[in-house]
Amino acid sequence: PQTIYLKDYTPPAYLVDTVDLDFSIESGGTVVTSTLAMRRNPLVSARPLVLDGEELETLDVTVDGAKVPFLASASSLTVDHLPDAFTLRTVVRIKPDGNTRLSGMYRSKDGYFTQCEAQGFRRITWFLDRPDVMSTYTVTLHADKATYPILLANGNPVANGEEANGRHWAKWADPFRKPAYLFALVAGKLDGLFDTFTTASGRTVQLAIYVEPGKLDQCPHAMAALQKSMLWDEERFGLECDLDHYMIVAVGDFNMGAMENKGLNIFNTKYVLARADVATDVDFENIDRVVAHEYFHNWTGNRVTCRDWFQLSLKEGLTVFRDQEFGADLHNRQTARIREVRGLRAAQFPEDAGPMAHPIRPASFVEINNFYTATVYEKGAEVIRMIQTLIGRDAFRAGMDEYFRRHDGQAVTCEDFVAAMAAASGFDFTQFMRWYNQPGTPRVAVDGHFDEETKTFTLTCTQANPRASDESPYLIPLRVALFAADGNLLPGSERLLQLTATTQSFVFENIAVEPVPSLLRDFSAPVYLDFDYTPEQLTVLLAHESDPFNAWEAGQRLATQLILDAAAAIAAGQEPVWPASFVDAARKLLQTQAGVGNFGGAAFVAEALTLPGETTLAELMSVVDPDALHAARNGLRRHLAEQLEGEFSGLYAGLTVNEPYAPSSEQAGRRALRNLCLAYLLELDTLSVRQLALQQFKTADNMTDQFAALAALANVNAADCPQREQALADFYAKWKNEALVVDKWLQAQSTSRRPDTLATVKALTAHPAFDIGNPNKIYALIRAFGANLVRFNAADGSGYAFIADQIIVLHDRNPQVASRLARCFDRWTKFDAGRQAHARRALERVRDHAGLSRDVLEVVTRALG
Ligand code: HT7
Ligand code: ZN
Repeated sequence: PQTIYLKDYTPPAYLVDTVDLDFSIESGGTVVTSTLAMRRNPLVSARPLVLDGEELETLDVTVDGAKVPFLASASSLTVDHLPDAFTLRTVVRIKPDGNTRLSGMYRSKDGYFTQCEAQGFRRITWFLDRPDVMSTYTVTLHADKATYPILLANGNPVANGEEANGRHWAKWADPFRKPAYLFALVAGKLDGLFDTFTTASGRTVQLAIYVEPGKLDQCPHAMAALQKSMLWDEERFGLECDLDHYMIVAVGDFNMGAMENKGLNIFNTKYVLARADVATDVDFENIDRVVAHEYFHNWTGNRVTCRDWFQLSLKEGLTVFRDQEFGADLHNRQTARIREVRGLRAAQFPEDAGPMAHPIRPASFVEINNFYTATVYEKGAEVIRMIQTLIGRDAFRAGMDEYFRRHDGQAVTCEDFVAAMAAASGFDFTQFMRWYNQPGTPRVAVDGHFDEETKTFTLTCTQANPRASDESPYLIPLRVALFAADGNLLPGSERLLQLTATTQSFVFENIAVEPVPSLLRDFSAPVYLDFDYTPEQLTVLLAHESDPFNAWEAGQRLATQLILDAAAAIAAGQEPVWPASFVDAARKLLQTQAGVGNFGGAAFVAEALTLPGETTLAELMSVVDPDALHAARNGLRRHLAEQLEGEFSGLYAGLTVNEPYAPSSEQAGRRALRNLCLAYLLELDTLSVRQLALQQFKTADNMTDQFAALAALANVNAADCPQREQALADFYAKWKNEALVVDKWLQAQSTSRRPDTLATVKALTAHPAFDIGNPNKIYALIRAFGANLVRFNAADGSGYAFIADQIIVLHDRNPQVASRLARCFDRWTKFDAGRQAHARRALERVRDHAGLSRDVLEVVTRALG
């Protein structure tokens, strides 16, 4: 397949001023009549018009009302000898009912939906399907009225009426110019929840959330999230909603999370539907974040869009940063930051070290859908956060204002964004641009030297990124502070260092005794930070750091060292040793929580006592032994459970929430810590703890507690555990008609540490609960298994063979989802020779499959090197 390069970008040869689309939805297919007012781009020399298309049955093509000769291939339609301005009319038939890729127009249970980002519009009609072609759209939909009573498209409703044979029609007009990837339509039988929002300047925006009939009582949280997002964007960034109508439609079959189509967002049901008994605290928080994310795109993505798909992080990194800030303001800033970094280390750091590593602005791709990644999104957000850290919040806000002043209504590049920030702040970002152009996670090695005579403390920082194309240094903002051994913050020691050279020293004056440096506070840059801490120093930081992120980080560093040492011991046939100091530190945390709140109180303690995940730890091993790592991490969990049984039991009893359920951060923090206590206690696997878990499972009045008990029981290793069987059976019986809850049931089993997990997962692929056509089910059962480090990487290669089989089943049916499954193999070269041989065979089997989709081929070829 063809590789596309950023360096080859050329502007479009033609522009489309207006688009008029007519959709006639019929049982044999949908007929799409497109009327485009086009003109030659005056900046480009004359060329034939080449339109994009995919799986279109072309019925008619005319220019200014006359039939013209054209050349149509499977993916392009070429017309030559065109006047400077003309009207192009095409008529095509598409088959949404057979569209299993969920890209373009497709059928889901309750009607028809579209997904056009990145290149789905070409599956609807012939078009210049690229983000720098922006047009105003009018859309008319015709369909059977009884089956599809709701007909929606972007913009404002302008007219509707009845037709013969029980059909009806509706016409929508979107006054804003937009690229084709923001087009959307919906035709279906849906219930609607309606409300309004009054903007700062007093305009009323009509809000609507459409969902499958019967689910209206699961919509109020998303509606409230939308209203909160609208207010927040006015207050933080001065950005008002420009629309008269803002609609969200939830659909059960969707490849990703949600889509920011102008005025007509289409969402995975997972990010809309919530009620205390079916959604967890994490679900509620994710809904807040995703609703906000899509709403924020209206400015960062829609009003100002991307010139080309290489600039994807321009909108995604910035919008993730904005939704992170919203989430932090709405919930708990301290634990929000901790979770962001936990997620980055679990997904983005491995990606940046693996075969799919790419800069936040890639230089090339085969399939753009493969680049909706943790790097473009989450590392992209870190890069935006670094800009704010370097210039300060006020200058960042001024930079945003300048960005919109310069580029509203345009399709632009990452340089344009950074130039606006530079203009507003006077900061020189030349060196900083390396963050946009290089793959890989930089490592910063720090050495501390205390000079008793001069009373100085010198930090020497050396940076390196072996994955980068050359050795020039990054500009790295490094937030630091110094602490005395008794835990007091040294006055005046809080500094933001700017690393600009490969090796650089920073001197702190008037330091009386050797301090404990706290480095990379608030995770001020997405790097690995190496410093040779003693356990005593880390214990000081864990107990006294006033920056919650680095307090948490100190605990993670302590645990990481213990687990990695234990894994090495286990691999060498020895017993791991667990120092009493770690248990003491954990005990103190639990006691602190019981007394005064430390940072986020219970929520913080729950984060601090959650050990680093196996995937994150595996990145720190040169050759991963998944069995030893798994045994080591669980060994430490069991040791903590044994030593702190009294504390865990006491807190479990004391942390009950005695008020009606609310997804507030206060309540959520208590539940998180209480459920963490339960999971630790279950490491002891006594009958009484099993019964306690089953009791919680049966009596919980909310999904957070019920699911926590289920997941903990599903993890019990013992072959004979009737409580586990009962909980799994009861849960399915109770929730089998709630699709999103069934996903949780599948995931509790696919992520289980139990040795028979693969057999269970295989059996579940034949269970009525599973559906190969539904991405949520595939993610919950199959991809989640692929992320189960110890079971996916089984020494006999059975996990690899299973995922390879699933990729082959899916690659043609849904290439985007299949390609995401293929990413489970990203880190195969980090394992021993035996596992590598199995993984290679599995990957080659996929690669050699006839007619493999471009999406999967790109991932698999890169994995095989
Ligand atoms: N901008 C949206 C991306 C998206 C997407 C991309 C490819 C295939 C399907 C998709 N669904 C949504 C989501 C977002 O970042 O807001
Ligand atoms: Zn986005």
